[in-house]
Amino acid sequence: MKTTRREFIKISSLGLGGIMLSSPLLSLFKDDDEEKRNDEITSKRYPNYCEVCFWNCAAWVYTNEKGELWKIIGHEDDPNCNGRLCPRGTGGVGMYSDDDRLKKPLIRVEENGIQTYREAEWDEALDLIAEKLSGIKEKYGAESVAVFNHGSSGKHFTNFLQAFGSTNFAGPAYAQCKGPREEAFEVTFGHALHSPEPLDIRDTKCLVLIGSHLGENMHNGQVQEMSDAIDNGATIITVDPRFSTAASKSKYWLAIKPATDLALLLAWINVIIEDELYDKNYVEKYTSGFDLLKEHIKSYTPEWAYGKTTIKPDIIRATAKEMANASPAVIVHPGRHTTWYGDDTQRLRAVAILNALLGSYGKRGGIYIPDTASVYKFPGIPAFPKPSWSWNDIYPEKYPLASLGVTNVLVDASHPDNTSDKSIKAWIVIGTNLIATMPNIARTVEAIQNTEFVVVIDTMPAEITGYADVVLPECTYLERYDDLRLAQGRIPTVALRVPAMEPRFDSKPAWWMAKQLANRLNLGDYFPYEDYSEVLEYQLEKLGTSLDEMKTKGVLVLDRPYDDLYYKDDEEIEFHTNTGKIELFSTSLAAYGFDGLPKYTEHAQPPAGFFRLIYGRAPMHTFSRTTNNPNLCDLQDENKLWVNPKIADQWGFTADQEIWLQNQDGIVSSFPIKIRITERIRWDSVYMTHGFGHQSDKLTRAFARGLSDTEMITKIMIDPVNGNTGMRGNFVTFLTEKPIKEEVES
Ligand code: MGD
Ligand code: SF4
Repeated sequence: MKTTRREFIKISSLGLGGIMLSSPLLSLFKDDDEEKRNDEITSKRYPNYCEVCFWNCAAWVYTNEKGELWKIIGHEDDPNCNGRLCPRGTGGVGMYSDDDRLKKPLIRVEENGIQTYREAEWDEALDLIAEKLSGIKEKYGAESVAVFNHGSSGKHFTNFLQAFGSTNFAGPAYAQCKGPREEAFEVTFGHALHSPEPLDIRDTKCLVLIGSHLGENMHNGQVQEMSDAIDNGATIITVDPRFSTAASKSKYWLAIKPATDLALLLAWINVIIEDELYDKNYVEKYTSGFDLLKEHIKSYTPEWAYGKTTIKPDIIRATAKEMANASPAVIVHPGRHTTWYGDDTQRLRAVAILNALLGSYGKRGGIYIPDTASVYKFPGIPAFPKPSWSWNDIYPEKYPLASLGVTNVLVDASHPDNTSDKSIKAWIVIGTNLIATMPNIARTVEAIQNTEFVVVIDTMPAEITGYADVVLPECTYLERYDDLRLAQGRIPTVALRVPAMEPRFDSKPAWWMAKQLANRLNLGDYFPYEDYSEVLEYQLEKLGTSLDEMKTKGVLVLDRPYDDLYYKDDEEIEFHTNTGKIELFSTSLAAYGFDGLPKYTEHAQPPAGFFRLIYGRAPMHTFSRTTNNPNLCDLQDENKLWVNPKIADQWGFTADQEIWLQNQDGIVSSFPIKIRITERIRWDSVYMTHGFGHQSDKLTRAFARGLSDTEMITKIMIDPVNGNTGMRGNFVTFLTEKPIKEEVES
């Protein structure tokens, strides 16, 4: 194999089925009441909020009489979980107990021409990072250092970066996930949705899920509310090429031809306008651009959409009527992982427009107006210096409506083919496994090879750690303080995280690492505390409570100061858009030369012998972060490839047969995947869950189990509005024999 400057080190060289589709949605949650009844008097409990996914449910962490970690249960006062954690949250104990965890700081060294890591003490590792970062700052400017972050602890390093003089930070939660819907709602309603999405599912009469597989995509509170809505007789309409768990609960399952969702959305808009099913009062009072929309939508008839989507015109009409009958208690769900085909902001604009026409925004059973708690900044922290450039200056002509850092822009600015005079020379990566997360792995690796220094802060020997110059082991969320969780919701709440356990091995919290590094770089003023509990103490006192009190309460439920959860009938509202109205025609998009109204774009369909690769979530796992978790592995330890029986028959496949995949660019999967033959997937597509097929053999349970969807995603369709990476235009074919990979001479 050809060696590169920064060889991927499998940290091993250190010397060191999921739920049945027919299950009731709520059976996935643990009965915590039963657990509570069994609590032993000798146990202790500590408040925390779950870090297994970004729903961040508040929880109680219990230790037993020996002080060992015992169990985690949902916090009874938390609206994100209502006292119940999902299986992943309960399995969070496995993040603590996993013996594969990173144990000590590691420094890349070369021994006898072979790159490896050696263990180091914290002082040595931090001194080295400080020295390298200062050198890079001196040579290229502070702005040439970037942070890639995801999860609660990333904040400590984005603060560090800003103190250092750079604002080049970005997380995959934007450009590989929610970006399109955030920008679409921002330009339409003047407000992005944020997380948890303010959807009034519990009171809705009609929920439309278009590419959103609630139930498998286990966002706790939302799944619970959907279950309640179903019990209350709400109509569920699911649009998915796959018969998902949600589809099995739906009155209508629309098995759409992939890549044509925008055609369906436009046809729904057409029916709702042409048949005068929209909320006339609401549209007249609150929206602008209706006449332009009406004219624009004329040709997008259900008959036209049938040719694109394979969904019959009478079904398109019937489902549009269902929505209108429920109006305003109807939600066209905006989804979460929305980066599909590169025209995603326009697709999500169509979603936003539909919600507006149905009058659901600001209404009970539709989209409510959320409230969020705020806290005081710890006193004495100086203002951050102003950098001379930021991520949005790298390619100023591109992505004008990106409101957050774009990960792939930072990758491009690190890559040898970067055309900008601004470039990134060092990476600090915290809480994100970029190799499993960013599409086009080869490009990410090329960018890494072209940087001068890479630090990775993780809890696990994930793939990204193998590309670092220095690896820092972070302790898990069960072993550290972190910022208060200030989740938006119907009522503002504050949740506290305190350590229930001492950090295992030689791991440390990120706040401590950031402070230690800052001290070494004369930036200590930005971290004016000895322990992070001082920050929490200060902020909680300002909220009228204290750290001690919150240790016994866990969650603070605040009053909503105004009665403004929903708009009142005929209330005057000024929206934060250019026109002060809900913009059916977007003046912001038009001002930047984009379509002010969504237009249908044709996307390539798979060539003969190939199938569109679609991917999603498993209820037991979150991305690649949980697939080595000992508890969650027991529930699901590999992914399978869903193949339609017609195709299985053509290829002569049998159930559980192992095959390899090859994509349209000739990329062959590193590992095989077992086949699941099922009518629940269209014949032109295959499906797998994301997060499997790990390459790092130090992840002893997850290594080579299943197949990585990311490995197959080499074609990226960039959304010109915000630079987000459309990932669903990749096609795969099947290899029934183990492929022989060409060895390249080193
Ligand atoms: P993970 O792959 O789970 O998700 O992308 P990522 O955030 O990169 O990697 C998380 C990393 O954080 C792991 O290495 C884990 O060990 C580490 N970690 C966990 N807890 C801690 C902690 O407390 N501290 C530190 N320092 N590290 C921790 C998610 C992103 O992926 C998102 S949001 C979406 S929606 C996209 N989904 C997606 C997909 O479905 N398919 C494909 N192919 N790519 C995708 N990319 C995106
Ligand atoms: Fe944790 Fe599940 Fe809540 Fe996510 S939904 S924060 S994994 S309990």
